[in-house]
Amino acid sequence: MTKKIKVKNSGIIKLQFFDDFPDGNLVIGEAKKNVPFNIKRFYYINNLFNKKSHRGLHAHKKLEQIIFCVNGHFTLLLDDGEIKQNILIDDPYSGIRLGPKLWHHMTKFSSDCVILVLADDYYKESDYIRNYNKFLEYIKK
Ligand code: T46
Repeated sequence: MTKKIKVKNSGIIKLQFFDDFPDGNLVIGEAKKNVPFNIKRFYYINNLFNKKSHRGLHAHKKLEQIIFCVNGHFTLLLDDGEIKQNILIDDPYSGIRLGPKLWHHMTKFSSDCVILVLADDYYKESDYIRNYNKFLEYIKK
């Protein structure tokens, strides 16, 4: 995991965890505390056994999300229209803010990768920008 996020509308969210060795770790996120919004929806992505899998390739107009990799690792490309940053997501105790107007692309998943996303709103296809040129036009507005 990188220590510095260079793109706009992002950041690193650190979770509190208890190392209960040899009985595992307990990891905690709390809305409006370390998670900076009220969580209306969560989803997770697993079964990423295909080495060529890729996901994302869109931006959101208003949605706020935090993406975690609770197991394994993957690469997240973030692009705010000016700066692009590739981040190896491999720390289950830190998430990345996926704020609005941030193009994202997820690749290079380990086969044991499990991704958890927290979102501040329900699913709305109208909030997605799935075309890169339209994304560039949208952020200029
Ligand atoms: C995001 C990245 C990180 C729903 O019906 N409800 C939902 O809550 C979600 C998240 C998706 N869907 C439907 C929409 C598509 O027909 O599930 C299908 C797969 O979604 P999508 O192709 O958008 O999946 P990803 O992995 O490319 O993107 C997802 C989120 O959709 C997106 O908001 O930021 O993860």
